[in-house]
Amino acid sequence: VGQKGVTLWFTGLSASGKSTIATALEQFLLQNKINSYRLDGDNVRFGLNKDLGFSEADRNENIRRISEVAKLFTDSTCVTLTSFISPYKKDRQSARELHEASNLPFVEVYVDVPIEVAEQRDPKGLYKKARAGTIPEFTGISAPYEAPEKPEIHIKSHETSIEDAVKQIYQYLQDKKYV
Ligand code: GGZ
Repeated sequence: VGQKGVTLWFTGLSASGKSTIATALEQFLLQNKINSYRLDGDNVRFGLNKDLGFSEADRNENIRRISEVAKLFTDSTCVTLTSFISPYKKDRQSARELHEASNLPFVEVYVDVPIEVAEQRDPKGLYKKARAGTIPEFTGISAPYEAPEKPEIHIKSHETSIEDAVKQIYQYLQDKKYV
């Protein structure tokens, strides 16, 4: 017996809090000697996927490649956190099936926030630019976000502290004996 791998697939709008929660969870896991690795835009979209933009086809390919990488990390017994909008149900379902075909656990974590709240936060000014039309195909404004219907974990980030979100996810991992 030892650590088993699991992929925690975060999904949610830009500025929903995905990366904030995933980063806090990663810190918590590492402090508890649980091997964890976070894939996000900063280490994937600027490297492996730097040839991809935000068209539907490019987002499909973005998520497909991330799914494959997450599967490899998880196969190596890592608690793998992916933090991407992943707006299409079909792509998230494919990521799940890819894991399940190799008997690797896949947990969908929906970081749910009303679009008004995300737009109000607008930490990078992207919603403003999207409204002005200078960023095309912006998720929630001019491109779709297909919310999960039955995520394993549902976090309403505007009503939950980061600490409580981390606790909620860690509790789930313990209940399922993934950690
Ligand atoms: C959505 C965009 C766009 C468009 C740039 N639509 O808040 P951020 O800045 O840091 O996170 C967003 C990030 C989304 O990349 P993902 O790889 O997560 O998207 S997907 O899963 O849909 O492939 C945002 C920024 O990139 N960004 N243009 N048009 N977000």
